[in-house]
Amino acid sequence: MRGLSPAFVVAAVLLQLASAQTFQRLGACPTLGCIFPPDQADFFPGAFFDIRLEVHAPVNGTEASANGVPDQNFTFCIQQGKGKCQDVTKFFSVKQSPLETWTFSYFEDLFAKDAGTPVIVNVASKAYRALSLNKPGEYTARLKYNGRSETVAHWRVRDASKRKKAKNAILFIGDGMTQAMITAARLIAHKSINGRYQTLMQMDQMEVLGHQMTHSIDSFITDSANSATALYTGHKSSVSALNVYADSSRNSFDDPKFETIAELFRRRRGGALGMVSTAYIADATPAALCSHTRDRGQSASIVYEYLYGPAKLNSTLSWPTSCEGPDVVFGGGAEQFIAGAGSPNGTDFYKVFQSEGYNVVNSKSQLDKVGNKKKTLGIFSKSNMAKWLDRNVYPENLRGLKNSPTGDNTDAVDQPGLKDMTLKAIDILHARNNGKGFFMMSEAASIDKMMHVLDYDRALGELLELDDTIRATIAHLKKIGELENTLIVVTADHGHGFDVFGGADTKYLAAQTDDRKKRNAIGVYESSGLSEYMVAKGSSPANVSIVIGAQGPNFPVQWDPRYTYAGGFAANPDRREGFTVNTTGPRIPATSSTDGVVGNPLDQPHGFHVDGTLPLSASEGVHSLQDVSVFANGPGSEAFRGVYNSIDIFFKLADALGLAH
Ligand SMILES: *[C@@H]1O[C@H](CO)[C@@H](O)[C@H](O)[C@H]1NC(C)=O
Ligand SMILES: *[C@@H]1O[C@H](CO)[C@@H](O)[C@H](O)[C@H]1NC(C)=O
Ligand SMILES: *[C@@H]1O[C@H](CO)[C@@H](O)[C@H](O)[C@H]1NC(C)=O
Ligand SMILES: *[C@@H]1O[C@H](CO)[C@@H](O)[C@H](O)[C@H]1NC(C)=O
Ligand SMILES: *[C@@H]1O[C@H](CO)[C@@H](O)[C@H](O)[C@H]1NC(C)=O
Ligand SMILES: CC(=O)N[C@H]1CO[C@H](CO)[C@@H](O)[C@@H]1O
Repeated sequence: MRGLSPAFVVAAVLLQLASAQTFQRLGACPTLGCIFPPDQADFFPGAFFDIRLEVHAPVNGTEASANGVPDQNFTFCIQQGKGKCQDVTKFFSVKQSPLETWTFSYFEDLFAKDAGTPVIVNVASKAYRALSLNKPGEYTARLKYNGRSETVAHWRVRDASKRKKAKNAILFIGDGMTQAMITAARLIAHKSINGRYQTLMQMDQMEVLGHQMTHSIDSFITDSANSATALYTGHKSSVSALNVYADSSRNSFDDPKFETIAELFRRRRGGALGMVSTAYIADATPAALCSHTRDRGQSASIVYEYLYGPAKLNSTLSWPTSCEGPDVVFGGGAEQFIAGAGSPNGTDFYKVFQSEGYNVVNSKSQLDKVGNKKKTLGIFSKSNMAKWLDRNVYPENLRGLKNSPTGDNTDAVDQPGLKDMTLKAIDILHARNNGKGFFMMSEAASIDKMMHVLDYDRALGELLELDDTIRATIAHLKKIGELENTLIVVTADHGHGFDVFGGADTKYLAAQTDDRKKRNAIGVYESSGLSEYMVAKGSSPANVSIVIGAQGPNFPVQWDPRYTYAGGFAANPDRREGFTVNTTGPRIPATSSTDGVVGNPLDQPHGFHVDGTLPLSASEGVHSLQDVSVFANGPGSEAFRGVYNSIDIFFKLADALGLAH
């Protein structure tokens, strides 16, 4: 007889992990002693971060311990390499921090949630603010609590080049953009003859291609807040968190912070800083450049932090660095600027920006006219900005929204696009950087927003606008003599499960009265045909609207051809889905019947019925498009080759910009 079989050991381990998967007590803290930054954290030399320690004593539930009284006498030490573990106060030469205590609750699983029985947890905690590690190498942090319990965090300070490779860097983010969407956008916007594209996307023509992984610290699906956090700081965090590790305290501004590339760039290089987005400007992707909070929904405070940093929000939480008011802030989101419920302390925040030396513009005409010498705030609508398709092809859709950024209840009909904003931002950053370079983030936010509402056409319009913006940026940098000095990186923060799986004959589809027959209008494989979006139709005056819609190179010539692409968030026949492994062999999701393919009632019998998106001849999902990419050009771009983690984007950018000292 042998001992425990390996299979049994694996099963036991998985069982433990599984119970910790959902409704975790606290992300990145599987034990009752929590260290933030947690195990596996990487650091950029000299970048600021806070430490938060928590000792948990659950009052009840499966982890109940110490009669619900957390150990207040925990100790915390740090060692460099194989050196001695020194108390945190000695290691960083800081004062002992006061003890904090609080109570929180959570549900252990869905049964507990249904039953309304939360676990109550008492916490003892300390925080040490604004520390930094300068010397590259391995560090070990040890939290000792409850007598013999210990939580160990392995930290690494990465090596960073002393040499500055790039004077400027521009980071383009296609929010939610996947390779499948880029491929679909190319399909509708670039003409192909006998299998050869006559023109390409600008992204297709970048010098370097890489892939990055977007998962967050405690969940494999990320949101835009913690994915942007990873891209800008090198630290993974939790959903909704901006540049902090999520602790268990109620205050969403006291969580342990870490420095962003924008703050680091300001502090170490003193260069010019730009923030451009087609979203409301307090939205997660722009917010993550300059703001620190566990709750991305704190829009007023987020905008306040753009000017003043987190230290002025709460002086007890010392934080020595900030964006110092970016030189350029362009986007939507007038709700945070018009005096009222959404603005910081109800003030007219346009005026506050003006008092800090900003030009303020509220339309494309004003943007075109404003000078380049001063810092500039451009807010062009309430909420998110208009979509490319509506601005350019269906402009009547901009009417009736009463979303003027001035708050006068007129319509914001004179909005710039991402390209207008980005090129103007470059001019201002170029004029203002005093030879110290600039860093800009420019976000095509509504690729994501339109994918969320399954409006694929608008999403692809946004993606094509991003591509057009990158193309124009390269040309513009060349014109002003900065192309050779500028690292350009294009990536996404996460994907959406969108793909194209065929073509659709919309005329045939509309002519069918039966839902099942309608699906036969979808053509797969050899029946998918070719893209009709680049074929101009109707040149008579009667069809002038179609001609107006023509956007020439790099955009579709028409958006409503008879033969459209068939896309969706999944491609499947009618079937059942119960999300469990089929233990008896490969699944057979659908079978043929006299009425065409139907879902197989024997497959996943406990699951629910899913309506298919494929023609009635297809009994399985079909091949499709999909990927997640990083494109780069210019000095330092070689580092972006290969497959890596989202946090590596920060380290590669900071390295290229020479921010290590
Ligand atoms: C914590 O330490 C203090 C002072 O050393 C001591 O008085 C107290 O009893 C300790 N508490 C626990 C729970 O060990
Ligand atoms: C834990 O105690 C609280 C307070 O008494 C109670 O409401 C809750 O249902 C308890 N939870 C469990 C899992 O027993
Ligand atoms: C409101 O104003 C106070 C100072 O008067 C400031 O400390 C605080 O951060 C402000 N809050 C916001 C959200 O602007
Ligand atoms: C500032 O932070 C401290 C420490 O976390 C907290 O006790 C206090 O309530 C905060 N103040 C405000 C106004 O949020
Ligand atoms: C104009 O386009 C519409 C829609 O495609 C079509 O039905 C109509 O026949 C066209 N008219 C002319 C005069 O070409
Ligand atoms: C055909 C269709 O789906 N039309 C919708 C377009 O979007 C508007 C605004 O959301 C809806 O009201 C329409 O029903």
